[in-house]
Amino acid sequence: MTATTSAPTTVLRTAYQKSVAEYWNTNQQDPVNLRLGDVDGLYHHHYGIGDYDPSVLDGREDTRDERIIAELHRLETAQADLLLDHLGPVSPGGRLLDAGSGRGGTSFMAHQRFGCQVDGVSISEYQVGFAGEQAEQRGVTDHVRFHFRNMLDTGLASRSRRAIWTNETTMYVDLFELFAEFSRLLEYGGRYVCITGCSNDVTGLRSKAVSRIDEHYTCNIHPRSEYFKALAANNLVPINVVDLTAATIPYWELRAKSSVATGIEEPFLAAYKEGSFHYLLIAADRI
Ligand code: GPP
Ligand code: MG
Repeated sequence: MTATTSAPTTVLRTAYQKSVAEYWNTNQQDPVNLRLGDVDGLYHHHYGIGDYDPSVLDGREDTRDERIIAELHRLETAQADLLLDHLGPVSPGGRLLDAGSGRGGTSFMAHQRFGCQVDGVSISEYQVGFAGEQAEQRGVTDHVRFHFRNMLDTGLASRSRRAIWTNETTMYVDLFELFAEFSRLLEYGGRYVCITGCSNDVTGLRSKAVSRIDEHYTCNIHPRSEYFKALAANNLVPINVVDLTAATIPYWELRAKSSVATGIEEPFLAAYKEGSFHYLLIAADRI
């Protein structure tokens, strides 16, 4: 069985998708992502979890910012490690999909951990190019490949995936369409893992802080309930739901004290602390 089919002819179908691609194609010199990635060559596009070491704030002033950046990067890598912990066993022959693969950080970590094949898809040609260059530098192009494709219509073969993940990318798409595609791609018993920020149905409709996050990233944060409706509608059965909200707050507090703060730190902290927003990991099996 081949793992890939021909690329769909139109990757960007809607005006909205074009505007999202434009954001990620032009937002290239973002120090919050490049300076963290430069620490060890793993470039992430997601946030961090776990307590930070408060000693990074003390000591020599001239190297303080460097220490903070290394610590933020460590917390982001810890987030990706937690996501991979939830994929379950993956053999070297397994094929994985990183849906919305950014600059490739989580894909490379998955390959390092499992020795398996990973395909990443992104609607940003810039990101696909960046991640592809990283794969070459790492000498893993035979295992880790990045494609300019839409995660709603990947062109990958049906039932070809042992596992799929989305690391903070689901706020850009309709969840019913996305999970229909994942349901098609996963083998029976295959695992889907999602880390996302979602709004809290219990506090009601979108809060001001959540609206500011949407505006900042050109995204549409979904309510928590939408995830479970869309999973259930597509034969994806949750096995684990982990509320990571408390675990991500230290990351945002440290980021707010760094030179690479972007201004979005306060809305994240406000939304998490007021309870209108959660940082959630969901793992589900394809039946
Ligand atoms: C970006 O990470 C993540 C998103 C755009 C999705 C929004 C996530 C939510 C949980 C709502 P990034 O690393 O590119 O962002 P930044 O540049 O701010 O670090
Ligand atoms: Mg970032």
